[in-house]
Amino acid sequence: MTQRTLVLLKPDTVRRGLVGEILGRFEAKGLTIVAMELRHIDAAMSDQHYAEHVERDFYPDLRTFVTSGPLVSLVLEGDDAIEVVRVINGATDGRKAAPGTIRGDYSLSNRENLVHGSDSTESAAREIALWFPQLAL
Ligand code: RTP
Ligand code: MG
Repeated sequence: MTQRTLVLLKPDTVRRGLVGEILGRFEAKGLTIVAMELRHIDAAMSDQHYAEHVERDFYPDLRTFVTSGPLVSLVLEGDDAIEVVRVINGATDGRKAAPGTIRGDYSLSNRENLVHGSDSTESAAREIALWFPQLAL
């Protein structure tokens, strides 16, 4: 089924000059970019995006990280795009992510793991409406 998913190329991706490499993987897979923006978010936007995590002990460090510099937000579309992106991204912890995945190939961290992908159709709808309100139906 054709789906849309919200992807972030987090500040470590921009800092390390990996935007082209990572975007290229999604494009080569056959996913279509339907919206994209370079953006430096504030704490309030982080709190909204990571609403499910704001009470977790790791959240203050996560917020510091995602607001530490510009990131790229984008919406990708394709068959089963939500699951396909999460497979390409790899496990959350870059130290455990499989080689061949973005995190497995480029991250050695449980926090600075380069990418975000929506984890369900509900999350994708909520996150797309948050980041790209002009796309919301
Ligand atoms: P994401 O939401 O970014 O796609 O990543 P995910 O689903 O694989 O992981 P999630 O559990 O949703 O965690 C969100 C982000 O928080 C950071 N994190 N830090 N223990 C920690 O220090 C810790 N755990 C998670 C990571 O940046 C993770 O992607
Ligand atoms: Mg998540």
